[in-house]
Amino acid sequence: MIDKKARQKEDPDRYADKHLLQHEAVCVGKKIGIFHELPTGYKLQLSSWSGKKAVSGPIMKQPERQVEKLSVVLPTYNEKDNIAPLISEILKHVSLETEIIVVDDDSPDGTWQIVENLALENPAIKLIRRTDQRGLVSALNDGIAASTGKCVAWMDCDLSMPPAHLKDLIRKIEAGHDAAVASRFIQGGGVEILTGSGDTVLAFLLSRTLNRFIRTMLDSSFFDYTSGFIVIRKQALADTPLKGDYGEYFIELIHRIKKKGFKTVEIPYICRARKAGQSKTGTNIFHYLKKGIKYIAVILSLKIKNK
Ligand SMILES: Nc1nc2c(ncn2[C@@H]2O[C@H](COP(=O)(O)OP(=O)(O)O)[C@@H](O)[C@H]2O)c(=O)[nH]1
Ligand SMILES: [Mg+2]
Repeated sequence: MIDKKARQKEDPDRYADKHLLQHEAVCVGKKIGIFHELPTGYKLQLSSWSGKKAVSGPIMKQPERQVEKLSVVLPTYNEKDNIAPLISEILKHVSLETEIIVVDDDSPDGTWQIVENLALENPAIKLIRRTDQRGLVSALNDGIAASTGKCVAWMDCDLSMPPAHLKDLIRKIEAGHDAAVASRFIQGGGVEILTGSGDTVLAFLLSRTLNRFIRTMLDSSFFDYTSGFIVIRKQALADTPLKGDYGEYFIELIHRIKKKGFKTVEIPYICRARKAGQSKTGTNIFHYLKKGIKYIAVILSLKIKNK
């Protein structure tokens, strides 16, 4: 292990930029281990949920690559109470040039009208209102196709994914990663559970189990295959549209870019509970299982093809 002082001397700027992090993880009140991140790579040590397994990444210094413009794609369906505060939070937290592309499927609650008004006041906000098409993945693809930045981000618009993390995700891209993902399942990450929200607990447990399964089937060095909160260089997307109908597209995306040798990294975040509007994934076990079948089909097909 390199001595802390020697590292500081060797690279004072990066060190000052708090690239040495240590997270004491709490995941719904339960300690799951310690995540160490070093300026020269990463070390992840799990204490409870993966049988005290340590996974180490390559120890190499990444080149700094400036992100000049970020395009944030926001897919919305009935998010009228969430979209304006979300956009304002994003603009508050991202200091570099930012364009916001909201792709709304003609939401009956009038989300698109709110965005249309915001766009009149701020040219950085763009609205794609789709009246003939519906679906999360096609909305993301349309937003990405319309984006002009070399780097694109996307996230849920239910205020569950704090925009403050965009800064850290961008920093990871500038440090040399091709994709930076906010993760619920690494040390320091988790899901906010409110009292009386049985469906959130169920969704969290199913999601955690699914992700453990994906890790055993695909690449165990990645933890949140269903995150949906990402900053990625367009180069890594390689003009290939995201595939699928719903959250399973993320599994395929991560698998694909890792196989192609692009550098991925996860940072921890706590997924907040939705306070307004309704989850489009579902609110009961039948909804989750219906969506889950498609996820399993994608995992098995990636495993069989192994490409
Ligand atoms: N444009 C568009 N956005 C969608 C659609 N379905 C879901 N979304 C958006 O996708 C994001 C994820 O949905 P969400 O309800 O938060 O799913 P959950 O996090 O699994 O409960 C939110 O921003 C939704 O508004 C759709 O059919 N079209
Ligand atoms: Mg959500």
